[in-house]
Amino acid sequence: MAFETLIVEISDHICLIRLNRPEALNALNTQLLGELGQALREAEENEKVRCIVLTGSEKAFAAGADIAEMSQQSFVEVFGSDLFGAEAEAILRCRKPIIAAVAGYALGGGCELAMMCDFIIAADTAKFGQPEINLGVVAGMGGTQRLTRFVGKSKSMDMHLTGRFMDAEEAEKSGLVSRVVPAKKLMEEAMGAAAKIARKSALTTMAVKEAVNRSYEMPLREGLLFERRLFHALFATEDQKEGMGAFLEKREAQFRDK
Ligand code: DAK
Repeated sequence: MAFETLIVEISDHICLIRLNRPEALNALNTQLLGELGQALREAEENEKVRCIVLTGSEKAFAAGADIAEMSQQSFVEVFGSDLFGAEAEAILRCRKPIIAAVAGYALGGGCELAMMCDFIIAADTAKFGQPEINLGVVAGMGGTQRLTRFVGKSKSMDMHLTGRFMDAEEAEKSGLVSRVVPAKKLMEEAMGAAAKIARKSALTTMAVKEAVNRSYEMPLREGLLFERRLFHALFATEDQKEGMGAFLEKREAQFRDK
């Protein structure tokens, strides 16, 4: 499908999705979030795609939900339509790994979108923030919950209550992002990580996502059992035999997702 607010390219098993509303610093409006959900569904269904990279521009990953679109909406409209509820679900439902490659602003819904991805690689120009307090609202797409789990209560409260931005160095130190690279190297680094993931067994990458995400939702004991059972279950796959066999034969594994 052709998109107006995204640029989607698929090559070498990687689906690169670029948010493309430069006039509004990639602010997330209904159209963009709808198209993003659709692009992710298509990537999920496309057997050639094994990893997804989500990025924005050099200046902004996304500067938040579109304030112009939201400003005049009533409670009845946002509650009645469950504003952005279905769109957020589409991102969370994706079983293929999604890497957020963030340069520039990732604010409000933009920061929340990055946190919904599986991990974040940041350019040294990245700035994260939950400045919704300046607009008289709180975060609405997971910011109070996810940021707190990433960086702890004190820093999360600081970010949400003051609305200040966090630079890439602080984001890495506090566990929000997995790596920081010079801005010029961002896409090379993100695509390199995606290429590495694309060579793994897709069954195993899905299992990793399920297990790590369960750590947010289950008591530790249940999470450990879930992980152990997944580990056991993967012994039913050809990819487990191939992976372990290849190690013993000192060659690179050729996974077939079976
Ligand atoms: N919405 C709409 N337009 C935006 C925008 C935004 N979030 N951010 C920037 N723009 C537009 C600006 O209006 C400007 O447009 P023109 O005036 O040129 O037409 C253009 O992008 C360039 O922005 P600036 O001129 O402001 O650029 P600067 O470099 O001076 O400043 C900035 C960059 C990122 C610091 C500044 O633009 C800024 O503070 N932007 C707003 C950041 C913000 O407050 N973000 C949080 C938005 S609230 C929910 C789910 C999610 C959410 C809510 C509910 N549910 C599931 C219920 C999320 C809420 C939010 O994200």
